[in-house]
Amino acid sequence: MVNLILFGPPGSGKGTQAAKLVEKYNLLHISTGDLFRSEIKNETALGLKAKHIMTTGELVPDEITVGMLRNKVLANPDVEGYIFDGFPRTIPQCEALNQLLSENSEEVTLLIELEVEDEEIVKRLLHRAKTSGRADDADESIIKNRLEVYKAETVPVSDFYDKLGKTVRVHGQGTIDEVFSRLSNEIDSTIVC
Ligand code: B4P
Repeated sequence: MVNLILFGPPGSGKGTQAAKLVEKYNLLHISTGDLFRSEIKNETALGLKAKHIMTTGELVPDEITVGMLRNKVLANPDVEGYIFDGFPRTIPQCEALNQLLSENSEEVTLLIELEVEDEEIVKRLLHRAKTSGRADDADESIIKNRLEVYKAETVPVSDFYDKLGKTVRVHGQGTIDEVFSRLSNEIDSTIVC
């Protein structure tokens, strides 16, 4: 199995690239952001808990996020691998993912970090807000809070896998196809090795 983590700040292109990678590598795309937005749309109890937190740009508590992710993985056992997009975002989430994969004698294959400058991120998310209807994209102060949360709580995830020799960093600016080609090169060299 191939278990990829697509990592990077909000708006770095994780969702955009994951959609292209799943087609090329036949993996299941699991985006915790998309899962939360679906729960919110369906007005579930979980969605009601997540809604306010996401609107402010903070992270949803680990126990809620991990439980939701676990259910999604366990519901899809017959796949060739996963692309985790937006998960893990904290060290406890890393530990939970390692535990979950190890239950099937699996492990994280690679974490790919998309590097994008803050200024470009603000520009992209304000632009997306025009069509996404996402409250967390529409306000520059919320975007800046998301970036602060990312630096404080999420960057250590990349270091966690770096210590295991599993992190690679890719320039996330340029056209979508250029970034996709850089990601594919990293994945191909890891899978072949
Ligand atoms: P996410 O849904 O993960 O949102 P994101 O970080 O904004 O998305 P992404 O990086 O995928 O951006 P995209 O490709 O769309 O999280 C939202 C919230 O959910 C979090 O703030 C948190 O509250 C909660 N949450 C999610 N996971 C959690 C977890 N594990 N634990 C706790 N809480 C969690 O790209 C953005 C824009 O850029 C798009 O408009 C796209 O068209 C554009 N773009 C992409 N690539 C481009 C390129 N190369 N050039 C120009 N534009 C580009």
